[in-house]
Amino acid sequence: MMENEETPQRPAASDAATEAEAVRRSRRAFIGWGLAGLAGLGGWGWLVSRPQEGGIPGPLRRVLEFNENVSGAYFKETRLAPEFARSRATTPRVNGKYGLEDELDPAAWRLRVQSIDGQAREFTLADVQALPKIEMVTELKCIEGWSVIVHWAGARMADFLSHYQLPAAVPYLLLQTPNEKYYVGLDLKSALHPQTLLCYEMNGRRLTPAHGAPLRLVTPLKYGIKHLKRLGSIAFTTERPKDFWAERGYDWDSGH
Ligand SMILES: Nc1nc2c(c(=O)[nH]1)N[C@H]1C(S)=C(S)[C@@H](COP(=O)(O)O)O[C@H]1N2
Ligand SMILES: [Mo]
Repeated sequence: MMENEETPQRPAASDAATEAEAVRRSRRAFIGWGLAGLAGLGGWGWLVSRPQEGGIPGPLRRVLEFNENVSGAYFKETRLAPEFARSRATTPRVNGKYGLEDELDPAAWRLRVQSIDGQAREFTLADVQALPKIEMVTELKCIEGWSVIVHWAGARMADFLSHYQLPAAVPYLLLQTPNEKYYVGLDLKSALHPQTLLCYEMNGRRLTPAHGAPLRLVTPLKYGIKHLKRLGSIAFTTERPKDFWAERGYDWDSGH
């Protein structure tokens, strides 16, 4: 299924039946997947942004609190990677080409997101670019011992997951290139970190294929090995997923 940017519509506050339906659907959303349906009624974004409004029935209020707890727990007391002046940004060398072996057709590219029960949804680059554009100037550190300051732009993974109502109640994510030859495991806390971006620009320009076009991960509290280039799929997992460099002796978390 393809998603377009949705303008959340506020359901009529007086329409109890509509709200009851929203509650029913949002419960199901956190169990499995049926999240797209809720989007039509306002969705996760609307629910969490309007907690102050009166007249919200108890069950809906509880859903609100659950959502706030999920996101709040991950944004609180999280260390931030240092940011730098844009003038200090340079272009890193191309390092690591696993998963980039084939030519990529940008028009055919999709980001596939798979829930724990195997259902999948697909997103275009426009779907990602419809989210707030975050820019940050952070250090890309490679375990080989070099580091480069880079000006990145993209969408927060946290915004992507919440806007498109993708389940955030699962402890791990597996990210892979379209051909699945390079793969990175991330814990949910790292995925929801405010500096974890789905990046489409490097130093003010669209990513080049060698740097991961059309979309790559950037997560500056971790070494470069986790910054998967040419992201093709994200799968939610309950067990700690495989990781290309962890299988070759590096630390699975690879934080620094
Ligand atoms: N698909 C893919 N992504 C990858 C790699 C790779 O081999 N394949 N190497 C990683 C490593 S080790 C580093 S240091 C960074 C380097 O990013 P850059 O090539 O944009 O400098 O990409 C990371 N992402
Ligand atoms: Mo690296």
